[in-house]
Amino acid sequence: MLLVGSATERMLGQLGAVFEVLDLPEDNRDKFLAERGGDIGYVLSSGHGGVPAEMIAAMPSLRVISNFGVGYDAVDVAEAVARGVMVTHTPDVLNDEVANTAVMLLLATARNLLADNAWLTSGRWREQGNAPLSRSVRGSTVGILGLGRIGLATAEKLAVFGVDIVYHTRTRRDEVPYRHYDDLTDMARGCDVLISIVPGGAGTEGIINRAVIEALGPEGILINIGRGSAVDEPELIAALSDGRLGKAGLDVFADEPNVPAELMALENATLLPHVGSATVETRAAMGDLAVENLTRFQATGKPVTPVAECRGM
Ligand code: NAP
Ligand code: 8YV
Repeated sequence: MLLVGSATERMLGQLGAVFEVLDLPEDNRDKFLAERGGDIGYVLSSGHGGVPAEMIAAMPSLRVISNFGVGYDAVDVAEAVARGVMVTHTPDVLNDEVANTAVMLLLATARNLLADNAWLTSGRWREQGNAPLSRSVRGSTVGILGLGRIGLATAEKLAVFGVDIVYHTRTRRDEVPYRHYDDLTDMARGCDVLISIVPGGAGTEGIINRAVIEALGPEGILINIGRGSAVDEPELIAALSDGRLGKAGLDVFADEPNVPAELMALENATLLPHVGSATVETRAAMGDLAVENLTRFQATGKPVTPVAECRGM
């Protein structure tokens, strides 16, 4: 089994009981794969490292790629499917935590949590008096881009804050009590807040573009908890800088962990280092599922949670 990226001690203990675990050397990938690629039947990817097409091609005996995380845009699934390689991920076990992060990031952004903390710690409260007022989320319309497992959990948690929920997906969900918009820009025009929780990849690349950002407007708030690639980041930075967009709360970025200095300098941007699921409890649940996908497949030929593209395999 090849480990791409890192794993917790708990995961390594579980994996070591079943597999010979090899680490992919970051600085010598190609040489390592040329020498050992043929021996590898199983891959565990920590999510960010990713498994591109050329890596899959270098492992002719590969049977399963287990992705630690629900989003698997860093794995070339088309290449895996074409070669009969199963891809798995970790849905549902993180819904509650990531939805909590979305709500936390929205409240922190709307209520100036970090700016107010800085107001106190820099001495301005004592020297200049009270911090500027922030905006309440009560009474606002929140548009959710991507009403899947995490989007729905987020919508349900937001109910207690007195907001009106609407959503945009490609397919309307008739069973939910929220208004569906066919068009993202139309939804942004009708919203005070836009929360993005869509997967990465070609289908969502840059869909939060200039038109969507300007439709959200100078009082609008963008929260991105899905993938950085869904936002046109240069357009976002420009709009936050010149006041065409009010504020942003971001957990994900286009080129992690590299965050543009212009974004970090903005007072109207609240930034987190991709910590949506990052608690001890949730990461343990994700790790257990990522390991079980490998061990169950090895024992029975079927994983627990294949990605949608592999469900028929
Ligand atoms: P999911 O259940 O598959 O939901 C995805 C939603 O996005 C669906 O409602 C889908 O609806 C919608 N969608 C997909 N492509 C779209 C498009 N082009 N336009 C509009 N809507 C689109 O996935 P999930 O479990 O909720 O996870 C969502 C994503 O969150 C993951 O893929 C991952 O990238 C991200 N995530 C981030 C963190 C973090 O730490 N920040 C943690 C976990 C997950 P339609 O198919 O009907 O369009
Ligand atoms: C993780 C995530 O941070 O599940 C996802 O899609 O983005 C996060 O939960 C990541 O996958 C771990 O590397």
